[in-house]
Amino acid sequence: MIGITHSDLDGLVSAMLAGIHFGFEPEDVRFARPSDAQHGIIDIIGQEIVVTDLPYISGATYWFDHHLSNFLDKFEGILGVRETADSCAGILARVFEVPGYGALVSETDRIDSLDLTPEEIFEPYGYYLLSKLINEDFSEVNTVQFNHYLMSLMKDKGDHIGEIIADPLVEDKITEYFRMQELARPYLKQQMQSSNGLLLVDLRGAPSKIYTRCSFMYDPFVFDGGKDSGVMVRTYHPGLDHRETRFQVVKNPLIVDNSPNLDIGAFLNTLGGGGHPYSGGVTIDTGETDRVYEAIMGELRR
Ligand SMILES: [Mn+2]
Repeated sequence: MIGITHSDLDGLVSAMLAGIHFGFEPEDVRFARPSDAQHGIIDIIGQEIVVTDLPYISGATYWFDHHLSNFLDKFEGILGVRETADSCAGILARVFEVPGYGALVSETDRIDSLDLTPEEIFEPYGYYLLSKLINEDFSEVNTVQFNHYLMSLMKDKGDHIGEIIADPLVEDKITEYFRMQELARPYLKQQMQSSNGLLLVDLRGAPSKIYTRCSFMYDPFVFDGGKDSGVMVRTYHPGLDHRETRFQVVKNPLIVDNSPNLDIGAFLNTLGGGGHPYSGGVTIDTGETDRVYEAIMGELRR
């Protein structure tokens, strides 16, 4: 049996918990972007598969997810659990009654549902900092290696964040994170534009792939000019070849009562993407950029 999961903190914790229950190791886990799962471009041969924190991947035996926009009637008979929850890890911890990961799971709940403070966005620490070390840049060789390493570490020391953070490999990644953040901030500031409560961040011409990682996703909300914006639309090329363009739409987690009427994931689902009520994304062929951009802006300006 193998796992396929999302390359973020919730994805890693979910696959780790599924592995404890079903009996597979962190090294038996593969990673996919939600759009890869959605567009069916994952090939799996002759293995029993557990999918966590992603859209359903055809052929999988078990599927656990909490992204409401992914729940389609045609998948109703698939084994596993799909329900609205703060995190997928929270569902697995409860259903499988895996003991010993209370803090890890409750922090994953909080981070995946963007229950964040300005202080931690500006200067990440603890489990939130850990979440920043995980990315979807699969063109980099050690992305998968590091994910496996971190999963093993969390499996051993789950609730002892101090010990996880003090691990030498994790420490190296943290140093790199803060170095990248210093480089990314001036660029993010330069590429953001706000008007009428909308914050637009265009990273399509980013000089380095570091800027296209999710790590600095929320930074514009703590910059002057971004603080009062209700929603951010971030545009970037997820691959180095620019064939695809991704829009991420996210409500400002720092504004408590933030326009609850638009379900972002459900709306983006109509454009071929998905996500949560408060955040989501859609990946398209770059040739479709103008059409999809207009559709997004039309909905957000309503
Ligand atoms: Mn999740």
